[in-house]
Amino acid sequence: MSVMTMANDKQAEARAILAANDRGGYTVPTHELYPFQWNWDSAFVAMGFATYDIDRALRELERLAEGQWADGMIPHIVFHAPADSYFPGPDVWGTRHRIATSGITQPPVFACALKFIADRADDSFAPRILALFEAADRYHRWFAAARDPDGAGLVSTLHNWETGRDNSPEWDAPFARVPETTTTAIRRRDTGHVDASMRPTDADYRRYIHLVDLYRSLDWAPAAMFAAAPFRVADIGSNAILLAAEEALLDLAPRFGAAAEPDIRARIARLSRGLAGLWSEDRGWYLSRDLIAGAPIAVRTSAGLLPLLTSVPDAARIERMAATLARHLDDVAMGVASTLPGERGFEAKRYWRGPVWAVVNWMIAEGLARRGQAALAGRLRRSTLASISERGFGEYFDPTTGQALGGRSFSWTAAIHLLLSEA
Ligand code: 9WN
Repeated sequence: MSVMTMANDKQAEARAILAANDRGGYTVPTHELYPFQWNWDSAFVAMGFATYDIDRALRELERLAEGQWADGMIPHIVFHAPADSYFPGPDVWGTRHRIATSGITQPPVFACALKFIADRADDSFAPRILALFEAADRYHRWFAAARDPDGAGLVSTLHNWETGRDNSPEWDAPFARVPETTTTAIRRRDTGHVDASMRPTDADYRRYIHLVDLYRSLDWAPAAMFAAAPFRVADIGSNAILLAAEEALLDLAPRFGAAAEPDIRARIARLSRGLAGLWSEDRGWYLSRDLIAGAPIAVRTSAGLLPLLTSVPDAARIERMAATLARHLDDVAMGVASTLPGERGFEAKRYWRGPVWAVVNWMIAEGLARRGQAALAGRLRRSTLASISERGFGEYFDPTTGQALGGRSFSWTAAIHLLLSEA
């Protein structure tokens, strides 16, 4: 079989995964383990669809926006249809939106996906893009108002699940302040689908649910949550992605919302100052910050490279990160490890404590390409594409062996495969 035919077969397989995980205009991350619509998963899936079906790509974002709250928040899960293979379900969240949703958000890749789609869409799609532009703008205004009420330039994350990198070692110390007591019976379903040694621990789950219980008791009111949160961090991933999303929105504004431009620019200026402050000269990397302790979290993660998506890093910082990344890629079977090997808390197989995630790689490569690092971007793109092609569409990969792990036939891995095979 020729190399070309094999590549086409893999693309067909990636499309088949998206089709199989389609539940009617929205895509579940994977069958059973994650049976609902997740926020940032869907943004990547939408870009994957955009490589061959603009209508379906927009539909994915529209279905996600159905979950948008009156205050602008787009929740991390939209429970369009019942399913009992996931915990915690809608009853535990106890939110009041017209469609059941969770009560927290996730990294806002939404506007980045919208720009990606808009750049490929013809004029007939303009009214739909306009509506989604407005949803994205409301979402970003919610971030500024609810999560940076003092205008300090960094948005706060109040639950690990909001970072999308749930059990990263970055959160070990801030999360230790969260009590393990819950008023909800914990019925984990994840470990029925995936090996427990690769998932967050039971103690992690007690704390995740403690936070849900607390915020539910506050009726999910943003100001009360912000004031009461025992876990409050400036996640380097969420802040970098939000700034990249604001820059994407600004790019779309002349066509879809010129009136929003001054506000977007003001938010960009604030966030740029905040993000610049997360650089560590000592570690040569961008770091998350514990906002309760008022101190940087000295763990280098793959998310620390996401400021490359924005115009914040200067040439010297870009060079320093690129050199470290190139050495890391030399050292492992597959990079970029979610926590760099050698950092405190690294575990090769446990979820966000070491495994490689294709979506993060795609964003890093995108950032490198935007910041004059085309060769390194190309290297990362090729190695990620080759790993998925050889090892399969797993949820994530062991950096030391390259083995695909976690859920199978994973939507966002399929989407990234489609994006990378296009380049
Ligand atoms: C909680 C769906 C999601 C991803 C997250 C990933 C995982 C959920 C969980 O799965 O989180 O949101 O139950 O573990 O950490 O990034 O969006 O794929």
